[in-house]
Amino acid sequence: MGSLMGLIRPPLRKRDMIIMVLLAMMTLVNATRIACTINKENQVQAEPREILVQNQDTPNLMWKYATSGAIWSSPALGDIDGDGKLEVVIGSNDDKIYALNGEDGSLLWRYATDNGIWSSPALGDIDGDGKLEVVIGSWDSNIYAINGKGGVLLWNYTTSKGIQSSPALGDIDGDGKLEVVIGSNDGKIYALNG
Ligand SMILES: [Ca+2]
Ligand SMILES: [Ca+2]
Ligand SMILES: [Ca+2]
Ligand SMILES: [Ca+2]
Repeated sequence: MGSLMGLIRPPLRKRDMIIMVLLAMMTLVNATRIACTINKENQVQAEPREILVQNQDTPNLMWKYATSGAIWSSPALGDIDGDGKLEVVIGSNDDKIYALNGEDGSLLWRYATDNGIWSSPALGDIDGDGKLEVVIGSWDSNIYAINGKGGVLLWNYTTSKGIQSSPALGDIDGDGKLEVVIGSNDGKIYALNG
């Protein structure tokens, strides 16, 4: 039996090997196809440079605004200029933060940092004057707090590396004022007085 099995085994092994090679080739081909698709999708996701605003009741595009870089940041909505209407605030990889009037997408202000922005803005009255500020991180290592109405810098704080994280605002020490909490690529989490 053993010798017979021995005689049968070689052709089986050869067939198995052929099947294995075929399976491996198919897997490679599939893997290549999948990788290409993922890459393509990632590029498609990375490429858009426009902020699109759509009416929720109709499929119509209300307005769009093009920036010069890819947009990874998510928009924050708030009445940052006190005119009773919402503004749209977002960062772009063209290094800038954009504040757009919600009703028509016209530019309220833009603020230039020294590197790309992956971070999403947080809006809050961090200095307690009753008006909203815009807080956001930049790959230039800074956390920026910007006056919502005029787009003027309130303060910035420099960490040791770029920032991809998005800030959270909250009164974490119970003094009635908001703090800014954000992570940096230097491995540290920062809690800053607003
Ligand atoms: Ca407004
Ligand atoms: Ca406005
Ligand atoms: Ca304020
Ligand atoms: Ca506080």
